[in-house]
Amino acid sequence: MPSAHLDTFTSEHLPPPELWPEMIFEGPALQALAERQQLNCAAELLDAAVERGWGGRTCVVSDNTTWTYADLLAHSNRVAQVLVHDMGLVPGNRVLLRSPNTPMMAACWMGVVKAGGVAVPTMPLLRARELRVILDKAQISHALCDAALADELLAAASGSPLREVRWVGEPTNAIGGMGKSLESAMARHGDAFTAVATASTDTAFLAFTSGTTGVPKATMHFHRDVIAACLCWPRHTLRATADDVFIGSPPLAFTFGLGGLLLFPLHVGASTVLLPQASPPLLVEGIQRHGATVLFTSPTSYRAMAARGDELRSSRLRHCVSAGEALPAATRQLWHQATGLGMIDGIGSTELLHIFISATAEESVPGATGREVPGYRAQVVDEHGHPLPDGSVGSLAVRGPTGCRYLADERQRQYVQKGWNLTGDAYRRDAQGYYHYVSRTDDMIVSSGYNIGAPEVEDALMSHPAVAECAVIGVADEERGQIVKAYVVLRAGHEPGEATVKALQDHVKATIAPYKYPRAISFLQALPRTETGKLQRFKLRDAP
Ligand code: 3UK
Repeated sequence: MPSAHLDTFTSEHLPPPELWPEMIFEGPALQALAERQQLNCAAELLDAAVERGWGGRTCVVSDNTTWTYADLLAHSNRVAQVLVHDMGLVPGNRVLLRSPNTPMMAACWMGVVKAGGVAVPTMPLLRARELRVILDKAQISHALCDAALADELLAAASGSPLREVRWVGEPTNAIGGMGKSLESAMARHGDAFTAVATASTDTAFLAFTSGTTGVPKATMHFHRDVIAACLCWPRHTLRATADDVFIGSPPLAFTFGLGGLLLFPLHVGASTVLLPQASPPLLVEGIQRHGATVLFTSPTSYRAMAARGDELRSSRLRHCVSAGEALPAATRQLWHQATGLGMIDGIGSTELLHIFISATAEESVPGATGREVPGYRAQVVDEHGHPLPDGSVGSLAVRGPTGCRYLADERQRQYVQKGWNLTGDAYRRDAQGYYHYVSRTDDMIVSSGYNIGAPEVEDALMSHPAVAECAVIGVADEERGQIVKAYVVLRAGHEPGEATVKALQDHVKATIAPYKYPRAISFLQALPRTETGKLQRFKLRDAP
């Protein structure tokens, strides 16, 4: 099956084949997928849903909108026509999407992909500088942008490859003369559009990842990868059904959110609540108002929401998914005490699209992420890539039906070695096959020759009632090489000071091996985090 991309930029910027991870397609569903030559994942998720008779089912919901599957399809088809007929989109062109999570953002993603474009969703908070890097790196010619977020895109656009923009919502003054509305263009088209017959290995979207440091990398995901992700973790671990109502905080520009709040609900005929703002209090309200049953958010957000756990006891919530960062056993326990609900922890990455190690709430082991998700294989390896025996700490290596392909980036050689994806995480596997997160491979603290994983100390600190949030790093020390230092955000009603420092140190010594206790403790009002909620440890290294 030849590529449908007339603009061949993405295929020209794939990593060389010898640097690709080795893909595996295990089981009948993934084998059948691997054999498909032609596949448009948006048509597979949306047109197929309507053909299956789900057209009248509720699909996408926000505080002021309820769309059925037929409505989302019609909106997506109009977006596709605006792109092709008004904006001159050619299959393979990259289309920047810039919006908070809304039904229109969902229609734009589906419309771009149906039209054979390559969607490039971006985080709403990005500034002109960061947008410019993305426009240049992905050679982006088209954009669909929320009018409220126009300023930074306009500031990034001049001199960039961007040629055509349509705005969603009321244009502001800043847009001035170049203001063309997406909605008014959509109204001029009919609501039918036949999806471009892309090859299953054509790129459907690019996901940018900066990790916690460094120059952003663009990961390339094929139409096939999107469906492969739907067939693994959601089917085997989450096990949601058409009656479920999904909700959560991660942006659709983060693959955790794209999967959890768009691809996976559509794949099973469920509905999804898209909240443009999803701080913990707004999430609690959203869960109640919309009768949400499946929740996707970060460990930090669970900790904050636990304070209002009582209100959630009477909600319909039944699946609580945590990812993005290690889930401390203390947070799992706090959530259970507050709400009576269990949690599904899962490690995923932008490179692998979604979750590859996880466990259902029933099969979870506190402190462990879980077991290999069916479809994926994992191992813990030493610095030469050789598998280590159970119980030893090493680097996590993964492979499956999705995997890392960076767009024109030398760092492909770091992430993929000997056909395995190396996530950059230190893990230990136990005899039952559960994977225990230790730290990022570069975050290991070595103090007086002892290896200490920061998350373990954080977990111990968080089980103390005075601690709202905390982060642990290693700081240079003449005598010990490094010492453990903790940054702590206190709960209301607790005062920083010598007595609190001593109480927290004693608590850690009584909870885990005493040599791991934080010899230094500083108090902060808040921890530095990325837009996806990840702790920025490197910023703490420069903090007082
Ligand atoms: C860390 C975790 C321990 C880990 C993501 C679910 O987080 C996602 O993608 P990113 O590319 O970051 C990947 C890195 O984040 N991590 C994520 N989840 C966990 N560490 N326990 C966890 N449960 O360092 C990993 O290498 O931002 C998560 C689905 C899709 C995603 N993109």
